[in-house]
Amino acid sequence: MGASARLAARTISKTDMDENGHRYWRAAEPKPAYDVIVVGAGGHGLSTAYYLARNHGITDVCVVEKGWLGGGNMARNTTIIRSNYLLDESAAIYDHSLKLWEGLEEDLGFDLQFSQRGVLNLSHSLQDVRSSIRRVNANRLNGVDAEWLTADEVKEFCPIVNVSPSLRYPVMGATLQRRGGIARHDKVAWGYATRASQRGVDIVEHCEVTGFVRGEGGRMEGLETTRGTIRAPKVALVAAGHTSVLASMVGLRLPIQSHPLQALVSALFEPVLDCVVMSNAVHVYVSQADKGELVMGAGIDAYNGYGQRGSFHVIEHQLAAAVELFPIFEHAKLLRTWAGIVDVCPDASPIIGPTPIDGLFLNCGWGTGGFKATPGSGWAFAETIATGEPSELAKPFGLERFTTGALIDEHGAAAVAH
Ligand code: FAD
Ligand code: PYC
Repeated sequence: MGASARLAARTISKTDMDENGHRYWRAAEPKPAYDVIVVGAGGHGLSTAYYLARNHGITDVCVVEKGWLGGGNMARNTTIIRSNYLLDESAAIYDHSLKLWEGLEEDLGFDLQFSQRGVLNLSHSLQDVRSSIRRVNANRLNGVDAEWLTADEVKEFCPIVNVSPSLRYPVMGATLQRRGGIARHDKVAWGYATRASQRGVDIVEHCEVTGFVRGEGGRMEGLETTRGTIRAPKVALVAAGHTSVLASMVGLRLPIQSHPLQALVSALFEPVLDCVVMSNAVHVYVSQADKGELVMGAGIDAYNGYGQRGSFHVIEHQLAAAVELFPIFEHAKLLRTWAGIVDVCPDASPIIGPTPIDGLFLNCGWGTGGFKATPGSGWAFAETIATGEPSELAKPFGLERFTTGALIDEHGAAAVAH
């Protein structure tokens, strides 16, 4: 179909305009056939589509989304970006991602409010201190910037942290990654969507995948959706907390558990915090948005579930921890709480790669930490889909590691409690 016929087949609404007045479109209806279908218009699905087009010239791509673009975990995360992971395989993909973040505003031509304000990970016990210093050393060996701060240096870097030794869990020091920080998640989603769309990618919202079309030998031939059948020889599942549900439709059982993960924002607060502070041990982390809200998250809800509301007792503990660590927050007012559904693998590392089903690719299991990986994940996954072989960055994260036993056990670097 020629470009003008494709355009005519689509409904363009007035809102489909980026901030520079460039028109782009989300397809109202999918075409019957594409080269690649990406399932999930979250950060990872959209970045995958963008890099398929940008890096590999594959533009006949359809991104199908059951809700609206960027309305899943992408809209619900607390936007912390860092690459200070312990293991070599993780450091490689997360630092590649951070390097992409460092040039992303220029690449996409969008202001993403990317701010490298530094990320502190607090230590509260001798074991915490030892494993954190080990991580600093491992990071440096991998070329990832990392520093160890004593409790006094923590106080100097972030004066509102309570470093009193009489705390229930006293602050004994912290790791600092100065290149870490935050970005504005909705702008990231729209930046990728706009640029992918301008290169020819169709993004179809309110289009839920309900089944798979299989060909000879079981190979992928397309999808059944609430908007009809869409055909493609390659299907890429990037549906965060829901990928295991989709995979089970083709008999693929994934080692993934879905949990709610909660966060909250305060009402506008005076500017008091210019870095990110995280504490795995007391289950709280916080940054302050440019407008002034305190953005805080907790550990995951322990039960499996799909309720995007979360449970009250988790928030209660999170706030108790926050006030203990930051006494000034006693004056903050809670504005809004929510949850997203995160997909956690037993080794707390993602799954990226081909599957035993010809033409079916997976990118999931990013758990509590996939926002920071958005550029790197899309980059590595696009290469994997384009070539049919796992890219160098993706290779260690294949599904087969759960049978070979070559797990990438990143719990040491988990930023929020699993
Ligand atoms: P999503 O945005 O969830 O995209 C998946 C999409 O698939 C959804 O839009 C969904 O509607 C769609 N989908 C599902 N089923 C179907 C179907 N059948 N058909 C069609 N579409 C379907 N990470 C960090 O690095 N830093 C953080 O600070 C951070 N904080 C977090 C805080 C919270 C409260 C939460 C919930 C997560 C946080 N994360 C963080 C994790 C991060 O948000 C996720 O790992 C990441 O967003 C997952 O990738 P995604 O953006 O593609 O997922
Ligand atoms: O992985 O850095 C992280 C993170 C912070 C909050 C949730 N995940």
